[in-house]
Amino acid sequence: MRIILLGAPGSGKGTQSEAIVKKYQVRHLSTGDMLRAEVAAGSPLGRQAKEIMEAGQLVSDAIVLGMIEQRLVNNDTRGFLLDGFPRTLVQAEALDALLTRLEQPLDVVLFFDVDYEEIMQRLLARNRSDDNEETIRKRLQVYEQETAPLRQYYDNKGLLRTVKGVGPIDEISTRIFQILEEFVPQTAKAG
Ligand code: B4P
Repeated sequence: MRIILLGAPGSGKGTQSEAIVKKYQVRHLSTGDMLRAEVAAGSPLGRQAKEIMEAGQLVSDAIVLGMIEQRLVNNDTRGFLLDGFPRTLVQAEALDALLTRLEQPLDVVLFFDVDYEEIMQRLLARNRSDDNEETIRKRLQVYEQETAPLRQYYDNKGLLRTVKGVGPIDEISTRIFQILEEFVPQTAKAG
């Protein structure tokens, strides 16, 4: 399966990725995790990304695309789960071109529907270095401008499915699995 998780910061993409990967063994590709790993390693890219992330801004499309492209080109047959990518129209269009070239069409884009008040509460409770109130507001603003238009983009392609992202984590996972069952390859079901 080839899946994208789309949603505001703190809407639960990372949280639900764990459940999806456990059930379907798809390859998890989180640009947020990749960037945090670079920051932790203190690499030149990480030093550049740290300030941007802590300001609630998006890292440049070129950097993120480079990280993703490298991994998708080397992808195996398990399929993939893109978590937090694409986040801009430029990223979405570049992904389309890449997947066309690799002959790996997307199956579904899951949009996590969570209101901003709930998101603020969740992220303030988490305490990550980019989770203070000012940064969260900035991230939500950037999300609204840059990422929210991707809902329409994928809806126009007939790929968008909306998941209510509020409530107990396992109930949200169950809602997601109900949608994903439609896309499990027949060979995997038989096995
Ligand atoms: P990400 O790592 O993608 O993080 P996120 O959007 O903040 O979180 P996510 O939606 O995964 O929420 P989570 O499950 O953790 O991005 C971080 C930064 O990296 C970005 O701001 C940007 O600077 C940069 N970046 C990443 N990708 C980029 C790209 N493509 N282009 C440019 N820049 C990029 O959940 C959040 C909290 O809620 C957790 O504490 C969790 O326990 C809790 N939670 C989850 N589900 C819940 C539920 N149902 N009920 C209650 N709490 C819940």
